[in-house]
Amino acid sequence: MNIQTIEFIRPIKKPAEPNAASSQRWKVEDVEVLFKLPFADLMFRAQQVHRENFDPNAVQLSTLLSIKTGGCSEDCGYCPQSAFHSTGVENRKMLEVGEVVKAAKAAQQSGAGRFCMGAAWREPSDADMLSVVEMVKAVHGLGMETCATLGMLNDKQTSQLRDAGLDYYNHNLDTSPEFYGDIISTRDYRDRLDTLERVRKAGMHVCSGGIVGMGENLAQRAGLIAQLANLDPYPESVPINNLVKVEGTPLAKIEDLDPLDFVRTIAVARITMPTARVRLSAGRQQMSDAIQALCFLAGANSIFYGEQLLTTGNPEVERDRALLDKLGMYPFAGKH
Ligand code: SAM
Ligand code: DTB
Ligand code: SF4
Repeated sequence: MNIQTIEFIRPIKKPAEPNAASSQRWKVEDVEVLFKLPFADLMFRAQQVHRENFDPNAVQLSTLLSIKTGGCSEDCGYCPQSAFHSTGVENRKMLEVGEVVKAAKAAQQSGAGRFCMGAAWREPSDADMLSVVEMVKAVHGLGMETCATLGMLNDKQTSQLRDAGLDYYNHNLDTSPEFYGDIISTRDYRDRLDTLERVRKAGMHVCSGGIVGMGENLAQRAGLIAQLANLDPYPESVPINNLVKVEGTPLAKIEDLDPLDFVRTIAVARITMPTARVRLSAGRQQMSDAIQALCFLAGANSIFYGEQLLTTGNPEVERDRALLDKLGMYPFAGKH
């Protein structure tokens, strides 16, 4: 397939409604063709799709809080919180509801619209769920959008979270099915897809994306995007993380991804999932303003906002405000 055939792969048109069930299935090789476009052509296509679906200068701001840090029983090769790796991240007990509410209020004060609670669990226990439900209710009560990422969920748990007022559930596919076994051995790809299906069935919005820069090849990177885009419907929110290399994890010494390949990943996500919020997620602290600006141009329209991700750093609020100002961008004020 050559570049000229690209218009036939995805004609540029407005979708009937946001996140209508996608009739199109993406072949991995068609996604690869997008990745291989000349940079300017790719960016132009992504910007066209972006403008058809969003205010191109509005960026959604989410603040993350780790409600349960460290000591995780999974062996995810990228993760500083896995008990399999010696990274110096301590195994702490779950935060109290009051501490979470305090952090959510502070995030709201500094301009975040969504508050995302993350836990280093394979899956939550019944006792964990009692506390999480209280946290979600309280944050929802502040008028913020709520998001949680707690690992695998069963049907009872998705109903509990929905009833508590959870708007989004984050559960990443992380990489392509072919590369997955090189990164994680303690649960499989099907487990992740099952959790996403349960979240969808319960009526919550799906937030699912992955990590690039873990040593995957281009076909595998395209494979991740095809998997996400072929979910029916595709996720409302798609975090694209650039691997944060943490000493003590198996991926600590992996070669850096070319930043322009990260920008390409954002652009391909935008083109294949036109109405999704594409989230420029982990790895921003290591990125120049220029690369972040290119990510926004490629269609990213959501960031993590606040000095901390889960255990690693994120740009300071002042730096982000200055960057958005410099680019003439502003926080998205509405819901979703
Ligand atoms: N334990 C739950 C799970 O794995 O679903 C929720 C928390 S987990 C830390 C959430 C996501 O953070 C992972 O799926 C992964 O995509 C991302 N993540 C973790 N460590 C990362 C790293 N070093 N660099 C980039 N992203 C990372
Ligand atoms: C996502 O895709 N990225 C965020 C959020 N979802 C939970 C997490 C990034 C974690 C980066 C490593 C850390 O801070 O521990
Ligand atoms: Fe545990 Fe989630 Fe980290 Fe995997 S990514 S080790 S499941 S906290």
